[in-house]
Amino acid sequence: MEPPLRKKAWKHRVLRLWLVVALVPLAGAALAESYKAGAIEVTDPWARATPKGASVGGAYMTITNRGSESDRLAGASTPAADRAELHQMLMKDGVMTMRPVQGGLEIKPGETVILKPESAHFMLLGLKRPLAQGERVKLTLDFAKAGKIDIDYVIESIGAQGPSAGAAAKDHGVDHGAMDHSAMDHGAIGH
Ligand SMILES: [Cu+2]
Repeated sequence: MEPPLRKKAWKHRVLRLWLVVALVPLAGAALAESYKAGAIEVTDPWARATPKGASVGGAYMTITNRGSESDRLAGASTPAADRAELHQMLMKDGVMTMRPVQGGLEIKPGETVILKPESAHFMLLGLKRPLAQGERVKLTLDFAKAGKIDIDYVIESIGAQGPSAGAAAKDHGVDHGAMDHSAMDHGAIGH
């Protein structure tokens, strides 16, 4: 009677191992950073490390409005810089330029807005010290309806195209490596 029983127990152990393997990707997804206030959810805030002496940096994130009313991201502040300005990149006469978003960024009901390099982003102006890879820096977002949300953004490598923890890094298929955001002329737009 004993051998069949032992065989059963072994099978059980294999099944359990497979369950662990199957659950690992779920655990990874759960690690994505998420912050909520009212109907607004902010996930995977991140920024690029900045070279020594740089006075500006960019901060990025994914914002979802789960409510039934439109909200507006009015601005933000961070202890790491003098100011955080909401910018939009746009193509003008074949040249990528950026300018401050006037009146805040609207997030419609059910809409997800991704702030990312070469798109809408927070420009950190007057960095008090370089943003170092691996650090976490506080940013306080100010929404017209949801109010203030404190988030911690993760500093990724200088050339990072997305947050290492989130899925957003994977859907960014275009290589913008040749474009150096920090080298852009910020003087022209009134910084
Ligand atoms: Cu900018």
